[in-house]
Amino acid sequence: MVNRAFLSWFLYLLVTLPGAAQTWRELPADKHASTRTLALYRNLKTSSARGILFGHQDDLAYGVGWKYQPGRSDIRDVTGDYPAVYGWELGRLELDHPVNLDSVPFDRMREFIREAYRRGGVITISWHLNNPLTGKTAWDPAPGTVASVLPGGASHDRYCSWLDRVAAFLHSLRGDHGEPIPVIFRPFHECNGSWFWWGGKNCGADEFIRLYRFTESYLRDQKQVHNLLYAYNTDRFGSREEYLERYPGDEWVDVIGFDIYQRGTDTARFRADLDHSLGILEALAAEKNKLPALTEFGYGGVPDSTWWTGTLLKAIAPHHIAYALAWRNAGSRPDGSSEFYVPYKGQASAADFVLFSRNSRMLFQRAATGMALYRDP
Ligand code: BMA
Repeated sequence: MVNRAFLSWFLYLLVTLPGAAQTWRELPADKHASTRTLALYRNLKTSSARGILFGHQDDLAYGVGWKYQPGRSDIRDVTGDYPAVYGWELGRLELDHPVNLDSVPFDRMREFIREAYRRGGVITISWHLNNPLTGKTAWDPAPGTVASVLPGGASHDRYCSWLDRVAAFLHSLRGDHGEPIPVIFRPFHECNGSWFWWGGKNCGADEFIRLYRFTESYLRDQKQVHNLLYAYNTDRFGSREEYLERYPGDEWVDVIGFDIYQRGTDTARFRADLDHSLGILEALAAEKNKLPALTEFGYGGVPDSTWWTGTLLKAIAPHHIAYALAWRNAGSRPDGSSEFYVPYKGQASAADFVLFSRNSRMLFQRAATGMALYRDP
């Protein structure tokens, strides 16, 4: 009897231990990631079974018709809850400017990040850095820029000094006990498009990969920044091969994602494209053991009053992705045009967004708080 009990216990251990050890050993690209960064990484690996964390860029800083009103958020105005993921942007930090390219002061951004982290929200950061060769914007595709940034290139030292500033900001993100706040860092986004100096036909795939790897090892190994999960992300793409063309490698990446916007009224086409790309992304994530995410999306001005439940939800809900981040509600511009991607109170798609937010697959702040994403699983 004893022997049989022992045998079945032994067999049980044999079957379950490798799996448990696997989960325990699983580390992100930064093998020295801080405790909470590691916890976030591991929790996001399983959270997609429950649902998709909904995110919004610059959510706490401004919305349509308002700026810097403490506690305010267009998403909260409409649904009663904050998003679960908060996107922020570092462009111009490299120049030591006090405000980013969208006029958000970095001091305020740090406080917004602390506020969201305190309630269990997830932080992701993008970086529309200027062109280090010409000093113009991220959208200046001067030939040879990436080569000039790599070690030995004419802009290399300048680029390193920019990374020093980014590292200092990332180091300054601290919780109430001085612990580093985990961040999903998403540099060189939309890298298969040719609108940024680091993308598409403006550099070779090998150069791009060297740029990504150099940046990551500089921040991590040189500057000892250990609160980052690294995201690789393209713009919309058609095939697995296209997606992977500039992929820096499994050991360099934690989150894989892509950006996609609906332009024009062909909703069926958008939904089909999104569904198709998500299918490829999901398969890659399973194969490579990465976190899949819709790193940016939107339908500018959301003119379709049922877009959230009629189009977006139908495309994303069947997929297992960690999060989906809507782009910023910039509001009106001096020229009379406006830019926003989530509804504000009274906007045409607001009622539908409420329905969308109540779908059991969609997770907002209250759900994220309950999931304790920074606690060791
Ligand atoms: C773009 C637009 C711009 C903005 C930039 C960086 O997609 O929203 O207005 O400056 O992102 O955030």
